[in-house]
Amino acid sequence: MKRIVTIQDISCFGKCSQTVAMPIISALGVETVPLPTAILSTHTGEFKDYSFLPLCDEVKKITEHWKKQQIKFDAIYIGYIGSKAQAEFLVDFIDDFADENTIVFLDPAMADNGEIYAGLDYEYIDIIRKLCSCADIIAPNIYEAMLLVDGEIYTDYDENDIERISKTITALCPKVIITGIHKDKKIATLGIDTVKNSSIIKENDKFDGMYYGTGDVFSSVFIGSYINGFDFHDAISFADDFIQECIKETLPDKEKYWYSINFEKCMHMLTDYNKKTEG
Ligand code: PXL
Repeated sequence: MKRIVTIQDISCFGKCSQTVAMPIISALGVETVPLPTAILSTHTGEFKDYSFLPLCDEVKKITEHWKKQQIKFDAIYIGYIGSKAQAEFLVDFIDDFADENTIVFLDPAMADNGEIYAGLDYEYIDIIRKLCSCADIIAPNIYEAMLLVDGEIYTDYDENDIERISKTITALCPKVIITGIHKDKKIATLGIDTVKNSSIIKENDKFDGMYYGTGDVFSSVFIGSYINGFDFHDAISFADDFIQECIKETLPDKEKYWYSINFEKCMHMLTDYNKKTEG
């Protein structure tokens, strides 16, 4: 069985980061090891006055113990980190835990819907940019890609911006997935693999309303299926299809958009796939 360490916060309420990654990656038949970077009462979007406990000291103790136990991972999946010190620390974590067979996957979770997440600043973006160059694959949404490439967010982007961003961003990392690209009535995901010199663009229907936490669901499905043998393009398609089904399940609850998508209702898609690969 493959093993993934997922490094991101636990937002107790709001269905994102660890509370999404753990069930999804497990359902794909992959052992999931959480390394919580912080504990929050809720995620930081929409909610006010949330509690936030960074776990910098504890993360160091946990990783020291893992080093002594010689624990290894097939993939290191990094999501929302939330503090500069932790982001700096993860550069060393990758050095310590990744060998030539480990896939380092970074979802640089720091912005959505045209806005940078509460509590993050431009110094944080610089550290995340550094972390991107330690990764094998990164999966920013379009606004995070803008922050990485241009250092700013704009909502009136066009085809030329997408082309320029997708060319420039591969200087940071050889495989890049840009999610949430709005194109008229569609929403697209672009995957660029500079190792194989190939790319994929997957367009899906855009639903009314706004759906929180889709990036975390996408990343979890992508890395869980990729580590289990899907190729880059198939893992992107599978994750995108999963998101579409989850959004359909969420439509009746769409006024609760801040409460992420109802991925729980679609877990059968992951366990069915898992049974097929075993059989
Ligand atoms: O879904 C990304 C995410 C993860 N963790 C925290 C967040 C967010 C998005 O807002 O606030 C704490």
